[in-house]
Amino acid sequence: MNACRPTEGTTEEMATRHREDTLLAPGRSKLAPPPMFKVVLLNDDYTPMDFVVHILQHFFGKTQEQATQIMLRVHNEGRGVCGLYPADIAATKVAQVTGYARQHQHPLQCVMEEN
Ligand code: TYC
Repeated sequence: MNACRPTEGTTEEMATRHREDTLLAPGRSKLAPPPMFKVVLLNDDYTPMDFVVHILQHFFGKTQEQATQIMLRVHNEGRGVCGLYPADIAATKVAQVTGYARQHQHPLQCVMEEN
């Protein structure tokens, strides 16, 4: 079993270091932290402001005040960060937001980018 992400070393070293009976020093992780991705909303001229605020509350756990601030940043600056997540969670958020916006016939764009 090799479900880990080595930061250094050859395959032979890994086979030695990853024996099931090898104890790690307490509190020292052998895993590098996962790459993280920003989920970003992009501005457009058609999606209603209320709808964007709702998206930020429902899919990103923002309060009404936080959601309004982020929506206004997107509206005024062209883009805004909704959150920072591991790749699979970020991709799921992008798909959920995009699907929900299309169901409601809004052109809202949501993308992910490596931090
Ligand atoms: N610009 C839109 C409007 O004036 C509002 C908007 C905000 C759209 C954020 C998209 O990601 C967005 N209705």
